[in-house]
Amino acid sequence: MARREAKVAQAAEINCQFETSAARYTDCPEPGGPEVAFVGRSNAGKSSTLNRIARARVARVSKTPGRTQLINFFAVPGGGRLVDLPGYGYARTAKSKRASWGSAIDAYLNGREVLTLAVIVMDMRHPLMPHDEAMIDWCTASGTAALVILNKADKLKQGERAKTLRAVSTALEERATVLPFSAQTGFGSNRVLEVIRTALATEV
Ligand SMILES: Nc1nc2c(ncn2[C@@H]2O[C@H](COP(=O)(O)OP(=O)(O)OP(=O)(O)O)[C@@H](O)[C@H]2O)c(=O)[nH]1
Ligand SMILES: [Mg+2]
Repeated sequence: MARREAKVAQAAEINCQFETSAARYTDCPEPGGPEVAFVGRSNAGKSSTLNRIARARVARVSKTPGRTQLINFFAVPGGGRLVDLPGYGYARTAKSKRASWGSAIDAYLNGREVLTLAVIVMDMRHPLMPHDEAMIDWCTASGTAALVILNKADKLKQGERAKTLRAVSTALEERATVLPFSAQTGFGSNRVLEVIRTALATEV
């Protein structure tokens, strides 16, 4: 009985509100509490994942890759921020702009000491692409906790889902927590919320 009560105590979302956007690292707000940053290939579903977690349309979602071009900060009332970063691996943008995205992400990752968790969002149908591997290598080298979200699980059959989850978990070993998820249906939300909540409760 007591166990059941403990289980229902958590809300189904992390309440957050849009705070500000930064085109360059120098425009980022003063570091405050712990930050959880969403990274991943363009179109993998970073913004959709953030919206599912917030249970609100706080971030902009698009069918066209490259939608999120700024670093967007969402404040969590209890302290800390969720940070939606532009996607990587998308080539159809003017070179100069692409270069500045790249350096803004790079500067954010390397400069932001309050970063406590990198949420690496992947399309479950195409996991561990070269940029994703590089991001995991960066997390390992910098000692940053990594959560790999295998998003769009709704696009796979149960058997394929299990197979992909096993393959990615085996490939990464203890370098990241790996969870299947669907921003569209909410599949896997509870475990994702748990990992993010823990990161937001970290002292920085
Ligand atoms: N079927 C399905 N579609 C999804 C899911 N998550 C996101 N999408 C779709 O994938 C597309 C891209 O989603 P976004 O959330 O904008 O992706 P993003 O990673 O933020 O993209 P950029 O900002 O361009 O880097 C949209 O058409 C979403 O509706 C999911 O879990 N299932
Ligand atoms: Mg986006």
